Amino acid sequence: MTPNAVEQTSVTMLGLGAMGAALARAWLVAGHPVTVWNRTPTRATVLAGEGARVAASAAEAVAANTLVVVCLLHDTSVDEAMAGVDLTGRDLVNLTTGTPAQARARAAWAHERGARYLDGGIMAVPPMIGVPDAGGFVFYSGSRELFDRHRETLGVPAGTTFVGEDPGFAALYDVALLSAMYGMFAGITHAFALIREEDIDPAAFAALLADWLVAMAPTAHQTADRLRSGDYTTDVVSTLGMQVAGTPTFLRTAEQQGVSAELLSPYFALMRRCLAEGAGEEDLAGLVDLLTRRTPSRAS
Ligand code: FVH
Repeated sequence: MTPNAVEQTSVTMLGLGAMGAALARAWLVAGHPVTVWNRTPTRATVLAGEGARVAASAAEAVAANTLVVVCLLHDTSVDEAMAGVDLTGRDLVNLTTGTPAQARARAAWAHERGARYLDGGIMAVPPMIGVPDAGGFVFYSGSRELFDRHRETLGVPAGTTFVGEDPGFAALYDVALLSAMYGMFAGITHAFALIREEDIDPAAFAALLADWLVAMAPTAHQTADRLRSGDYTTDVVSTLGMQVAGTPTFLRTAEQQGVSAELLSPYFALMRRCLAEGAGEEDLAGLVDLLTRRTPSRAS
C-alpha cells in the first residue's frame, strides 16, 4: 500500500464463475484485499495472478474476513458449499439468484449461525461489473445496518439499491425486473419472426424496434399511477376494448407470415378475459389484478 492509500475492506468471495470472478476482480482493481474460494480450484488461478489470496476451502475463506460475499449457481449450491462452515460474526452477503422464500430462509439460516445477512439481486451481466458507466446495479435487502456498513465496498463492482429490511425483497425486485425483461425478449422474438422471411434488413429494423420499446417504457409509470390511485379510467388513451378489437389483426398477420402466435396468445387471452369482466373503457392496468386473482383495486 502507498503511504497515503486508505486501507480498503477485505473481502472474501465464494464462487468464481463468470459473475463471482468479475466481482472479485473489481474489488482487486479497487485495491481491496480479496480472499477467494471456488469448488473447482483451477478457476482461482487467474485471480491469484491478479493478487487474490486463494483459500483451500470455503471454511478457510470465510475465516479470513468478516465480509463474505457468495455468488454461486443456485441456492442448493450455497447449502453444499457452506455445509459445516462456521459463520459466527460474519457479514454474509449472498448474491446468488434465488426466490424471495429462499432468501428469507437463508437469512434465518445465517442468523441461526451467528451471522448478519444481506441478500442481493444482481441487475448486470459480468462485463458490466466494475464498469461504472455500464448501468449495472445490485438490489440489496435485509439488514439496513449491514448495508450501510459495507455500502462503499459493495458499491465498487456495481451500483447499489437497498429495497427494504425484508430479506426476500431483493430477490423479488430482481425476479420482477427480469420477468419484465423476458416479456420484452418475447416481443422482440416475435417481431423478428414476423419479418424474418422478408427482404428487410434486420439491423435497420432493430433500430426502429429499440426506439419503439424505449418510447413505450413510460407505460410502467402509468400503470403504477393507476394501481396506486385505483383510477383505471381517467385519461385512457388506448382502451382495452379498442386493443382487443385489434388482436385478430396481430394473429392473422402472424399466420400469414407463417409465425407461431404462441408468445402473443396468452397475453391476448388475458386481455379478452379482462374485457369480459367489463373493463372495456380502461387501459391495461386491470390485467395486473387478474393475474394476482384479487379484486381489482380500481375505484368503483
Ligand atoms: N452471469 C450472468 O449473466 C448472471 C447475471 C445476473 C446474476 N447471475 C447469477 O449469479 C450467480 C452466479 O452466476 P455465474 O454467472 O457466476 O454462474 P457460473 O459461471 O455458472 O458459475 C457458477 C458458480 O457456482 C459454483 N457452484 C455450482 N454448484 C456448486 C456446488 N454444488 N458447490 C459449490 N459451488 C458450486 C461453480 O463452481 P465450479 O463449477 O466452478 O466448481 C461456479 O463457481 C447465479 O446465481 C446467477 O443466476 C449471473
